[in-house]
Amino acid sequence: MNELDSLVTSAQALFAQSATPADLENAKAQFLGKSGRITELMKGMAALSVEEKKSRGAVINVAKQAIEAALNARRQALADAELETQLKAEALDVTLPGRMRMTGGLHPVSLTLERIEAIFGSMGFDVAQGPEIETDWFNFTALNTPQDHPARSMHDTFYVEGGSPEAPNLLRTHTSPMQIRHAVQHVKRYQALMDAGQVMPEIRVIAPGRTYRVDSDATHSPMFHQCEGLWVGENVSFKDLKVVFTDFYRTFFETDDLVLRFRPSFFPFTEPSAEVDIQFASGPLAGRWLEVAGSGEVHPNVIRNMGLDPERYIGFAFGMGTDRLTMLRYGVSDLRLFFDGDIRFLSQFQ
Ligand code: 2NM
Repeated sequence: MNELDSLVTSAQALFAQSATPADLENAKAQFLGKSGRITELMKGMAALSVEEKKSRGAVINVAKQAIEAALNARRQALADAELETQLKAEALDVTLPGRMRMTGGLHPVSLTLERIEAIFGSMGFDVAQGPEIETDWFNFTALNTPQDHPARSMHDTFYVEGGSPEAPNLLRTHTSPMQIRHAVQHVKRYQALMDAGQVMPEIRVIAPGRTYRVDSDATHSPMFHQCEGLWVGENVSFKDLKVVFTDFYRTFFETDDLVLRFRPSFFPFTEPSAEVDIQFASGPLAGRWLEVAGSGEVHPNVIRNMGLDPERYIGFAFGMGTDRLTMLRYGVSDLRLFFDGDIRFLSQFQ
């Protein structure tokens, strides 16, 4: 192999070893740069005759062109490789599943509460909402609960620090305190009207929401939901309670094949009091009496604590557990499923 052929060969080898464009430009300088090998060979022709310059120059030029061709080929190869790497890094797999945006939905118990609000709303009931941390007065005393009543014990009620109207100290055990708050506001609003000898517009309100008791097993959760109701006026009787309840449960369960039973009972805040049972004529629960609510005529002491004269105003009140109502409506057998937060369970109600 002559000198020029081996120069071309070593250029090709050096270019092939250059892994980056910068390496390649350094390699190029060794052959084609100002003091590169080809340039040196050109300079070395100065002493030659015209004839010799012609033939020698032609041979050097062939070698130079071969080196330039190898350089350009390597430049192109490096650029192609770089583009290939970049494309790989930025590649999109258009066959991957898209990022799904899940649609949220209401919790089954919220669906029940909305349903209850709509039905009682159609009967002219307001919806009252308020604090879950309550005072002893609103949760117990105003509701005619004796000082030594077992519900007041720490075994049944969650107490927190404090204990004054400014620092409420218990988690409400029912939503009735909200009924008292609502009634007191209502009476204040119409006091001037009553002072002028007019009749107060009836109090008709439900109080849905979270409640808390020290209780936890398959059928009791320390946090549960309730809806209490109150209707007070000059002539509101147990008969009205029966009509409202019959209407409510038949609408709620979407069947007229449903009967109610009122069983005598006792609550501090009502007298007389009754437990309410319902029975379906057909379906999976047919023939069984199901306890669904407590109710009664509001106790005179409670009417008085609302700011009203019990000789003139009378009415009924009730309380229903809405988690149990949700279980009955959807056929759910374990209460805890509602509060575990498992989306596979909850998404079935959408
Ligand atoms: C029940 C049963 C009977 C009730 C009483 C009142 C209020 F505020 F008027 F005194 N609200 N709810 C009541 C009556 C609740 O739950 C089993």
